[in-house]
Amino acid sequence: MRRPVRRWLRKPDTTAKPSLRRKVRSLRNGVKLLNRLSRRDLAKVAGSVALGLSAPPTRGADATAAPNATFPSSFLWGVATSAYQIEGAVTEDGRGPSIWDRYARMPGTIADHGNADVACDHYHRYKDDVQLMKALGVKAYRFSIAWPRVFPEGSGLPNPKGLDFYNHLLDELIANDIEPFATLYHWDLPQSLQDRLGGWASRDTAQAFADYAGYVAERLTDRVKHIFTINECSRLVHLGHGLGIDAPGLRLAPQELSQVRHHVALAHGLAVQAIRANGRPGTKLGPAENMVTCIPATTTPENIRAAEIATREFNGGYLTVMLEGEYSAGFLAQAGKDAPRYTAEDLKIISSEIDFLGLNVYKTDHYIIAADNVRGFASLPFPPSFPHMESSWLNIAPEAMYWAPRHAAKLWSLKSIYISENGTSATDAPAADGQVYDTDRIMYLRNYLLHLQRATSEGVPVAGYFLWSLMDNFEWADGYEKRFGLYRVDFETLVRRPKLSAEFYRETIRRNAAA
Ligand code: PNW
Repeated sequence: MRRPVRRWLRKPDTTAKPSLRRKVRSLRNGVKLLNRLSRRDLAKVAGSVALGLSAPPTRGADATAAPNATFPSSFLWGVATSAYQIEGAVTEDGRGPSIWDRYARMPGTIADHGNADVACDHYHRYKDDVQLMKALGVKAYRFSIAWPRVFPEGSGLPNPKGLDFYNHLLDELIANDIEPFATLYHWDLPQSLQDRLGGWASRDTAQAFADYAGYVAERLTDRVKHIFTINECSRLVHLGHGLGIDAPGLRLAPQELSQVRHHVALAHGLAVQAIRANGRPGTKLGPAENMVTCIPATTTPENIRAAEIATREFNGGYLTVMLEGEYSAGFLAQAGKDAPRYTAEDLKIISSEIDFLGLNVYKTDHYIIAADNVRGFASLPFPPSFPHMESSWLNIAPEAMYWAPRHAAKLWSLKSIYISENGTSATDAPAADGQVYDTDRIMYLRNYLLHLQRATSEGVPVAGYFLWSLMDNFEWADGYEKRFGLYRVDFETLVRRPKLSAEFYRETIRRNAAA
């Protein structure tokens, strides 16, 4: 049986003004038409509207975007990728091998036994990929520079052909009005530094990174105005050198791991100084960190304060030392005899002044309550029913997008924050018509963005947002099994196709509001 769509429209409202009556009549006619349509027809209409195929052009104000729910007018919408995950062409134009090339070839490391020899073949298709960005309407693109393209051995002789790729990419972006944000290190350490120096276990690797940073800054800051130093120090340290499930696949003893952590933080600080010394004045820089995110379980003033204290403590090895110039007492007590060895000068370098903080926000790490203990807080266990997306680690906590920048801005008096990554994997099975209707990704993004808008409306200084990722790519140890893109990549043909979420993001950017 077909039910009338809106019963309340059936009764004529005799008290209404003539113009209103006319509107009600025409609405009623519309409803009659809808009632005559079969379910199948309705599904078709809904589908085509969703894809924007036959939707009538919207005129005037958008009914769904309340006037006060927009982002600041200068808000920078972007997408993000990283070199190793998309470029391919790993032996072309003099690129040296990286620790990920080596690691991906070790048996049992990558879920689908894949590697990034070809990945998305972005190295050859970058011009088309810039057009994909343009179709979304993004104003900024965060990409990473492959250190082993620029210095195939990590240090010593540079390879100008390697840098040329980025010169061409920058020109293409700028010609298309897309602002480049470059990351200097997204985990692709030149293998030679691992072999010759022991990689991040050596202080010399931190110095080599600074030399590379200075070299790049000198040559690219005529066009790149924003540089991220290192992507997610904490992940490369813990997963790469503690758990051994990222390159270089090491499981170091706790003190050695502490030292690796210290060298990575030091590399960030040395790079900040090298960029300032060699780049154009006015170049803005900062790290891109996956800050340990602490959400107050309920928003009592005590729990909010406890979540701030927890944020400072849990980020003791990275953000706290970078922004305060000291390892916190809690961090050192926790590390005990395994604390890193360092000098006062090291701490000064690590805390060299930055211009912005990049935050990669995907999930939450802790729900925090105030507690009567030495630390002043407790972390609640996650109930087994806590929801997650396609990747099991990716729990769904939209409010992380509010609390992460709010805590950071408050704790460290920050003036500028970028959400350097946010996005999700989803099953993304193409429908019979070949399209990917990734309504789960849209649900995830919409809710995170609503919380980001909540933050900006309260004055949290978030200047922009980079969605991870432009297209499906090599998802590290998950190989090609987990897809994070707005564009689906067929890894046989390398053809890119927009998912429904691409339309969602384009509309979000157009409205400057979580659409
Ligand atoms: C980030 N977590 O990794 C990386 O920067 C990207 O290269 C990666 O493709 C993307 O997020 C998706 O995984 C993360 O457990 C991996 O919180 C794990 C976590 C965070 C970030």
